[in-house]
Amino acid sequence: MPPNSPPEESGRRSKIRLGLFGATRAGKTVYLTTLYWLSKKGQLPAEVRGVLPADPESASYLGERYAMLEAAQWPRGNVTSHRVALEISLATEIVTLSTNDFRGGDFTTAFYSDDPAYQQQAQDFIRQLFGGCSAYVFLVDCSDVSAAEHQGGLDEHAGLAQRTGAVETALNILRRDSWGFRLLHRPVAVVFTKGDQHPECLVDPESYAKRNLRPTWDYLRQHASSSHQFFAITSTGAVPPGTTGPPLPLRPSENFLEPILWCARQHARRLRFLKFGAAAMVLILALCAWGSLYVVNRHALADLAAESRQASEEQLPQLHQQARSWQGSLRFTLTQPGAALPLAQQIVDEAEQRLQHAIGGRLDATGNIRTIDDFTKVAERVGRFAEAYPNTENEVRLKSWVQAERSRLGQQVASDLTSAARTANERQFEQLHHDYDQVATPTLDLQVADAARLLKDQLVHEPVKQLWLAVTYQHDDVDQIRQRCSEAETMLNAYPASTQYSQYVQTVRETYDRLKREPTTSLEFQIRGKYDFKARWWFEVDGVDRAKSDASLPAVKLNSGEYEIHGAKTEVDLLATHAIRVALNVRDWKLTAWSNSHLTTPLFTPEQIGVLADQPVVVTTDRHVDYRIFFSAGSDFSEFSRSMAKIRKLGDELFRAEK
Ligand SMILES: Nc1nc2c(ncn2[C@@H]2O[C@H](COP(=O)(O)OP(=O)(O)O)[C@@H](O)[C@H]2O)c(=O)[nH]1
Ligand SMILES: [Mg+2]
Repeated sequence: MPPNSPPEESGRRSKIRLGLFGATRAGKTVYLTTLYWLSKKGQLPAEVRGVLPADPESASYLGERYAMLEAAQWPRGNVTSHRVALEISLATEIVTLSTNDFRGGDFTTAFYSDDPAYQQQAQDFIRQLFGGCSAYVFLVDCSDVSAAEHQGGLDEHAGLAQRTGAVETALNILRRDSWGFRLLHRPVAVVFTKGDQHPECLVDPESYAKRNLRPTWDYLRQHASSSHQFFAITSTGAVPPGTTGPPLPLRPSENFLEPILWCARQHARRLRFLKFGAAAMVLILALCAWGSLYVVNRHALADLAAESRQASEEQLPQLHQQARSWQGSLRFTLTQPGAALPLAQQIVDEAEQRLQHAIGGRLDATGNIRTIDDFTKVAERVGRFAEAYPNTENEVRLKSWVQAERSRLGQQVASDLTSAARTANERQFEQLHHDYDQVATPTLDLQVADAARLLKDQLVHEPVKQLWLAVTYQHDDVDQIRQRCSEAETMLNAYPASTQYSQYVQTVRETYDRLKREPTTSLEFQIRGKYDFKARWWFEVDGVDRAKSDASLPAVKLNSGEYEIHGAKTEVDLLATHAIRVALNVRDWKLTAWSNSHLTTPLFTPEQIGVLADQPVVVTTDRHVDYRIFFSAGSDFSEFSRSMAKIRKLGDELFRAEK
């Protein structure tokens, strides 16, 4: 077995400090020196890897005592107090076993005196020795406490004190330091030394203690019931009678190191227990905290729910905000992770219910908003709702409903606008247009603009139509038509409508203004033929002869070789005249057979005359001889014709459907 463990190994092991306490001559020095001796001799038990003095002073102290044992001498007692410490390496920990010798006389004074000053001294000593220790080892000389050996010996006080070995006093001091808690009581090993002198003690140390160290035995049972143990050892083995030193070689009892190992095991167990206790305590505290938080939160949720039922409409958003802030907060996530969200929803639902109640009167039986005015009010309320409860399902739903209602009402108004425009109901159109502004959308704007155009057209349509009727059925009533023109022009000025209307009115205006100025124009004619002919003619306007030849007139030969008979000239009223014609009887002398043909032109209106321009009207005899009548109409006629044709064409285009 190696004398000691490698230093790097010791770094990973836990450290335990054990305090070794005993009355003067209890056998502390011999115990420590024997431990050192065992390590030097390589006779440590298997669990112990090595034993070394903890410091140079201890090393020289133990070295000296080791030499004494080797020389078969008992180690010397101390003149002054000595602190001695040994490091004992175990598999999983390093145990530092230390003691502090108390000078003989002082010990008795300190531990058994009634003087408070000495008691204080004892307390200081105990605290110094055991401070920071994980377990206590008390050495008690078994001969000291053996009742048999003290029969009629020391005085009663000293006898009792020695029997307790000051253990109780020390434990009392230590117990006060652990506030009397059993749980905190560190392991106590009471070790009877010099067991070779009392073999019965080695066999059953517990019974030996019960018999000879009853107060301590009772004390430990009461205050450290599960954390104490009695041991009995001998450091040297039997000392032959008559010898003045220890036997050589030393024969320490088999359990020599057992108190140390027991303390290490107890400490480890106690540590585990304390750790578990601490963990359990933390858990319990956490559970208690959780429970309290749960109750507090449950009350908070219930209070908020109750408050929301009572709250005014203005207060609800604030409560909703609160519920929302609870959702996802650490406080509620720990106890009621899903409770705040339904509560928030409940509050919004409550708010929506109130909203629905408030707007109910503005809806019809099917749930649609009645009028534009209702829509404005509803939209405003829903807008406020949306601001108060943003990003909620209710907000999204209500907003999209309002949007749908807006477009429905918009379409309705737009189609009403079109109807109003179609009937030229300007007043209704204006009212509807005002309504439309509340529900306008870009798409409908186009339709409404069309309706506005239609209205303008319709507004000018009527006066222009009246004009058209006059022109069509009383085209010769110049004054009436010009009056109608003025009316239409007034409307066109007020509502600049499509150009077709204005073009029509303008054409009629120009034509009839001219006719007003010059209602009549002159018309004359000539007759030409291929042969030298004689003719009688009549120039007839509306069935009345305006002029006629007196007798058969001889023709005049022209340079071209043709023959011409001069006609007549008459004034024709362009509007009032319906039928213009030239009739003639012709005798053609060149022909072999006598011919006296009765001929006539068709009946012409002044307009038709204008269309003839310079084209002659040809009339033909039975014998297929052509005569040509030339109307000298002049430009007035053709212009009149053109104007009238244009008026008719434009009128047809505008009012075709109404004919
Ligand atoms: N028979 C016997 N005597 C012992 C044993 N240990 C110590 N002694 C005796 O007790 C005396 C005092 O021991 P010591 O260790 O100096 O006591 P300390 O004052 O507690 O250090 C020694 O001088 C020995 O005579 C032992 O194991 N067996
Ligand atoms: Mg000593």
